[in-house]
Amino acid sequence: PKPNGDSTAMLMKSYACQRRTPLKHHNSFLTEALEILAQNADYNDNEGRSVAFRRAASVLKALPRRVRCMQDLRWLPCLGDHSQRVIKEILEDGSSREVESTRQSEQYQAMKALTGIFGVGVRTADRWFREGLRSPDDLIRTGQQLNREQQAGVQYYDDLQKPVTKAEADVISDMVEKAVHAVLPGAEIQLMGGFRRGKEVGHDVDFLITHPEEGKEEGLMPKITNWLKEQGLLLYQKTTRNSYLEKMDGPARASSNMDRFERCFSIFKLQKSAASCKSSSAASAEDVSTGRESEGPAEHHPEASGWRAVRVDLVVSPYSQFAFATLGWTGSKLFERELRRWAGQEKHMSLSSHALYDSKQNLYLRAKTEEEIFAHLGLEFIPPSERNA
Ligand code: DCP
Ligand code: MG
Repeated sequence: PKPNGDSTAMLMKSYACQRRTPLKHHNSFLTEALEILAQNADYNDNEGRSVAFRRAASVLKALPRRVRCMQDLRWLPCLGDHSQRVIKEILEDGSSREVESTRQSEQYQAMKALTGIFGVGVRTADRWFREGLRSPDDLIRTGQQLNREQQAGVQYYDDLQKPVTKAEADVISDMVEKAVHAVLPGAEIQLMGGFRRGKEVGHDVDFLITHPEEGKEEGLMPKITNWLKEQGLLLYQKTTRNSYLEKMDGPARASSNMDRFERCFSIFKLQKSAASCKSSSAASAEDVSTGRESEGPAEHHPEASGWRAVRVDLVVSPYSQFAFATLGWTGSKLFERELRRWAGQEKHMSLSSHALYDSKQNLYLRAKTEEEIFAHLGLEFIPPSERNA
């Protein structure tokens, strides 16, 4: 008979969507290191390497106890040679030289600072890095050409770097709910992304909006953003139209993981109310109580003003696609990726945030709930709080 540790390892399923991954786990000392290497691989446009490190980290997140020695890893899936080397070094020496030198490297730090700007992806950041730029300040100093999104990203950089708390997300939820119900009574709003998975902080707040009468949701986004603008609650927004057409986009486009919903990338102006500034300084609380008006955004000094900027993503889904949109927008990113890989490789199906297509039967599988989608995929239902892969 195998000892206990081994039997857990032997039962570890190889797709993240087959496993339960809680938010809090026992191996952050290893997963954080592996995720630095994954991040660095992303910065070098090496997707395969990045996914390999992320899958390895994810397996360790699903373990019921702390890894003590390499023996504990026997039978575990998804641990490649490179990941094992890194883990071994950390177990033996307390840290990995490769991870530490990556963390300290000029390229890693600059790419982190530059891709941390809203509207800046790896390609742009890499071009800037090769031109000698290292930080948002360098962009301003050298007068780089920035698009509207990036300008907002630089302008609100300090605020957008600060994690959004659940309390702040709840205040934003109330604002979004008010806006949506003002322009379309009966619409339904759901908090998505990391907060739906139980995270206490996030880099943004994600919402999915729908209406039980199909069609009512059409053209909804501009109405919502106009309402928010009139209230002075929006610092920036860019809306993209819904471009999804079932017959054309469903199976043919399954390889693309970008969905095609009507979507708004925005930056909200959040007043530091009593609920959201429990932990902030007395000075900023004072600003609120004296009703002092905030300065113009060009001079926005986060610590001194009575408000902060928060990234918010709004997505509108037709009711018939709502279950797919919910599943697709809950994450984590690796969990989503693994769901699509499972669907394709194991079930000959293609899953998107709009639909599930069965290539063997040549038909779309309908679903009203996430549970039904897991069932179509032959997977045990995993609740959002255990999708932290
Ligand atoms: N998503 C995805 N693929 C993308 C973008 C988003 O699968 N390219 C899905 C999964 C994410 C959700 O949308 O969980 C929201 O994206 P975020 O980037 O906001 O990720 P999280 O909300 O999970 O994390 P954070 O706390 O950093 O916001
Ligand atoms: Mg999010």
